[in-house]
Amino acid sequence: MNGKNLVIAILFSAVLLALAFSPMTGSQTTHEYDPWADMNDDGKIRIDDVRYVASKFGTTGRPINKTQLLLELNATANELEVRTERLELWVSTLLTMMPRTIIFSDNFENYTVGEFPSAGGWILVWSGAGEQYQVIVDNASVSGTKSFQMLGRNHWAAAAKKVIELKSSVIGYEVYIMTHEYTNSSKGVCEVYFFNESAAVWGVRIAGVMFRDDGTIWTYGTDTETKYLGSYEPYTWYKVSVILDRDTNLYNIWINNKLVASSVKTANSEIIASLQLENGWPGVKSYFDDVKIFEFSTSP
Ligand SMILES: [Ca+2]
Repeated sequence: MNGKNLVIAILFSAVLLALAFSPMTGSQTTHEYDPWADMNDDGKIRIDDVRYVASKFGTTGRPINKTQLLLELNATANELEVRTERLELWVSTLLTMMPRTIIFSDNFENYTVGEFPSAGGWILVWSGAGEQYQVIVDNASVSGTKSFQMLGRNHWAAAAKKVIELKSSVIGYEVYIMTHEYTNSSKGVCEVYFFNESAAVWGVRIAGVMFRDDGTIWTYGTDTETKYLGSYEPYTWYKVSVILDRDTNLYNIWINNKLVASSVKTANSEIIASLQLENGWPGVKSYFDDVKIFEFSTSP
């Protein structure tokens, strides 16, 4: 029994039932086209279709359990979905195992407390709550004793960028992030993303991650698909890792080494000019430590 005949077998009784009941109800409503009832695939449901079904009449045969069949089809679809997820996980794990070249890293240890880390190549893009807040501190750290603190204010974010020069099409970044207690506004507390400052009035953001002011973590960026990535606790460090394929504008995200999203759609990868750390409007302090930017060799 081929697929078409199987469908015909399933729908046969439904077609007859519909015919049997329609004169009784006397319904005048316009029916929607149902491709499953179009037995000869001519785009119309007509008597030809019924004739075609009728031509399949037989006097012997093995009836099928239609409920069982639908359950089996559903189980197969679920199994395929699970396999696809597993495959995505394998591919992303392989990605993390590929040898990478770190093109920039900063543990914020080689600065004086209270200074902006410009000596390491960071540039202040927006001053947020004031330059005095965008500084190296020693009250929070992942590595050593220091990290980079940032604080925005309402309608004026704090942001710092590191200009980069990329050679590879597969690139990534890693940043440890910690925030103070969130205040449950709808805004982002802090964000990290690849950036091009001059391509738009407030810049273009690529392959980003946002910690929102309600304890949730999301994908982030200009023309970037919005996806929920998980939740976070204040005063806790989170390792955020991103790998971006610039040829396809798709990126994978790990939080604390666990893959939380794969093949997220972003845009504008070809114009990446920097990595940016940002603290937004809620006015909730955040800390950054152990920033790494890396590339994967895509040639043998
Ligand atoms: Ca440090």
